[in-house]
Amino acid sequence: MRTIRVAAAQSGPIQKAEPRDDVVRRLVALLEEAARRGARLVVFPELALTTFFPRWYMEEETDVLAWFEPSMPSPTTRPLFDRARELGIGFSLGYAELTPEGRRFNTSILVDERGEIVGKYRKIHLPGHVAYDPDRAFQHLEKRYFEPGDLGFPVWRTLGGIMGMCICNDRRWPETWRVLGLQSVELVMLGFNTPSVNSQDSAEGPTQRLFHHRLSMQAGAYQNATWAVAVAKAGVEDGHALMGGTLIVDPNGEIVAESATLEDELVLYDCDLDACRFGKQTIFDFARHRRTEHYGLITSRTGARPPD
Ligand code: CDT
Repeated sequence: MRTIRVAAAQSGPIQKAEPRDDVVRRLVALLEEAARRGARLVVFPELALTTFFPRWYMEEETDVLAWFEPSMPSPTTRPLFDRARELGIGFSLGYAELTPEGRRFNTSILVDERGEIVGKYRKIHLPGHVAYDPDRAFQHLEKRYFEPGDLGFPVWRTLGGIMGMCICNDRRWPETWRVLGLQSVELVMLGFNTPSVNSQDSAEGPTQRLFHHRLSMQAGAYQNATWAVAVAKAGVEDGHALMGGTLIVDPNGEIVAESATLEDELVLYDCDLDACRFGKQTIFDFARHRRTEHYGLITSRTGARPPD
C-alpha cells in the first residue's frame, strides 16, 4: 500500500472586498487543521486567493491586474508556504498568475513538503466569453482575462506518487484526463468555481450541475484508473452563488468522500495509490488496448462537423 492522506480544502465564499491577507489566514487555518488530522497533501480551490473575479466586467488594465499575483510565493502568500514547510505538508493552490512579460493565466501550483514549488499548470479549457454580454445575469469573462495555458498537462513524481493537475472546466473534457492518464497519473487534483443556476442550490440537493460535475469526475477517474480530488469555492459571493461539491473519487470511479457544507471545510481521505494498479493493468491497460490509428480526429479536428 502507498497511502497518502489527502485533504480537500473547500473554501466558503470570498467577497470582493475581502483582503487577500485575510483569505490567506483562512487557508493557513485549513492547512493547520489538515496537518493536525494527519494529511500530507492539501488541495485548495481554483483562484483560491480572491472572489471569482471573472464574473465582473472590467475595462481598465489596472483594475484587472489588481486580482493577479506577479510572483509566487508573493508577500501575501508567503505565510502559507512557511507554515506548510514547518508542518511538512504539500499543497496545491489556484491563483491568477501575471508573468514578468505581462501574460495572464489561470494557474495552479504544486508545492512539496519542503515548501518548494515542484509543478505548475495553466488552465487550458477557458469557459465563457471575451466581451461584455448584456443578456447575462452575470458575466463569465475567463476568455477576456486569461490566455489558454501553454504548459500542456504535465505530471510530477512527488509526495510518493505521480501527481497531475487541471482546473475546473478542464474536468469536463475527456482529453484532459486521457493526456494525464497516458503519463500514468495516480492522483489528479483540481480546484473549481462553478456557478449555481440560482441561490437555491445547496449541499442538500443534487442539481443537474452537481450531477455533471460528479459524472465528469467519476468518468475521468475510472477511465484512467486514478484518484481524483475536486475542490470547490462554494457559497454566495456578493450575491452570486457557487455550487460547492468538493469530493474525492477513487480509481474505480466511486465517490469516497464529499463535503457537507458551502463553507470552509476539510474533506479527508486515505488514498492508496497502489489501488490504481488494477485498472491500469486490466481494462485500462492502454498499451494493450488503445487503437491510436483510429483516434486521429481527436487532434486534427477541433469542432464537430457532420458528414457531407
Ligand atoms: N471556473 C470554471 O471553469 N467554471 C466553469 C463554469 C462553466 S459555465 C460558464 C465550469 O466548468 O464549472
